[in-house]
Amino acid sequence: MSALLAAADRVAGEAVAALEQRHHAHDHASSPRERGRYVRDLLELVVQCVHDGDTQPIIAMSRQIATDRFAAGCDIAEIQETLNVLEEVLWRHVTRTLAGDEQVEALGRISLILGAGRDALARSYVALASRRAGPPNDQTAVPREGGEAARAGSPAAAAGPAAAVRTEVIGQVGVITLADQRRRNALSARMANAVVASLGSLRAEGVRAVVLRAAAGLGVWSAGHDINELPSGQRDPLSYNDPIEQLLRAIRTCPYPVIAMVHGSVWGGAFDLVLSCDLVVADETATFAITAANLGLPYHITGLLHALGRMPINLIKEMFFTAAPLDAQRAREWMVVNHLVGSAELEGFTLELAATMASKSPLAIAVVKEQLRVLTDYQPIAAHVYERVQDLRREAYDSSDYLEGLSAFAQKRPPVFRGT
Ligand code: KGA
Repeated sequence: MSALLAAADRVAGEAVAALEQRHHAHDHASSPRERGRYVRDLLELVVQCVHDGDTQPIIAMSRQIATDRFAAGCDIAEIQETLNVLEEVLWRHVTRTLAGDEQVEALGRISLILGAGRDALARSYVALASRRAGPPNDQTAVPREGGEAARAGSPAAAAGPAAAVRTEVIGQVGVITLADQRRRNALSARMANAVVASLGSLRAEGVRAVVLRAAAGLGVWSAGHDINELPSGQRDPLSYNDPIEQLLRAIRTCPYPVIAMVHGSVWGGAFDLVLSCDLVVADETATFAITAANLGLPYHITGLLHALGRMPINLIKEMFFTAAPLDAQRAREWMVVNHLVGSAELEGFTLELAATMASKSPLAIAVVKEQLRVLTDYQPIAAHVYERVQDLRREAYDSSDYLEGLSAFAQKRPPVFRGT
């Protein structure tokens, strides 16, 4: 991360050049020199936020920019694009200079910071615009992509890169939509960080319940952990700070209810994500699989505890040992799913359930959610027992079988496990 700080100046040069190529003339700075200074200042702030892991300065700066540009009667598309260009050059720089965990962490932080910046920019701009247009209609959905405002066809939508996570607010309910059809909503660090950022911004906006869903029309709700981002041996594949683990904790500790709305198949870590939501509404297309045994991946105590909090042990064993999908009907019978409804009703039913929760006392709900979390999360375990389990897991992720599981997935063939 300090390497990033040190190289900020060179990266700024790249960003300025990239923006000049796109012939940008910012209102704040009309000469090329002033434009350069403006981009450098902005980049310096972004890099500092990435280094400190602190979104507040970028949020404050973005709000200010939105206010200035709104007052000047300008569109925000240009400044949105400046943030996009900064993200692109930072990504390029990080992928060139950092490797392994450091790279993943830096990329995650860059997405988080720039996502928060775009989000704050768009929200402030939309709020100012709707104030001018008259009192905001509470029930109107305000969609955003990747944390940014993106009404269909708006310049903001056109300027941004294809975003994998969209958020919208309907009344007091926030909706987070996973929309990475190409990668089947695999939970990459970028995707997980974007969902965490969305939870944070929805919370700041005062929503009282959240629905987590996949984009309409996708047959895969989520393919689980991004297998390409799993470490290839010699390192715990499910470490405490893995972005998915951070996402699960964000959902478990956020004070409002989070409902998983499931249409389509749910795989591996995505099943843990669904179980980490407070309740599940699904339609008949929903299936749930735990595929760690297809990858030779040793699941961890935290994940097993999540499963134990929701399912009987014989079902957990069946799912882990066969890696076979549990269909919607059986999921309902085993109470993995609270409500099984027809596909046509899924969205309306889930939003209504969320709206009911949102109309109740948020403090009473938050305190019950937190009590249930602490009551189910903490299981005493002797130090030597924990260490023995970690040794067993280490044997599994250091094995050739784990490497075989990863190679088989990459080569799109069935794995051949030897137990070594
Ligand atoms: N990670 C990374 N890339 C993935 C992915 C994943 N989990 N799932 C799919 N992809 C990629 C896939 O490699 C392909 O890339 C593209 O998404 C479309 O997938 O186009 P490319 O570059 O070849 P595919 O397989 O062509 O789509 P499909 O035929 O519609 O099949 C969808 C499913 C979901 C059935 C299939 O992609 C699949 O089986 N994916 C893996 C599901 C899985 O086992 N996930 C568990 C991951 O492990 C995990 O979460 C943990 C931590 N665990 O189990 O312990």
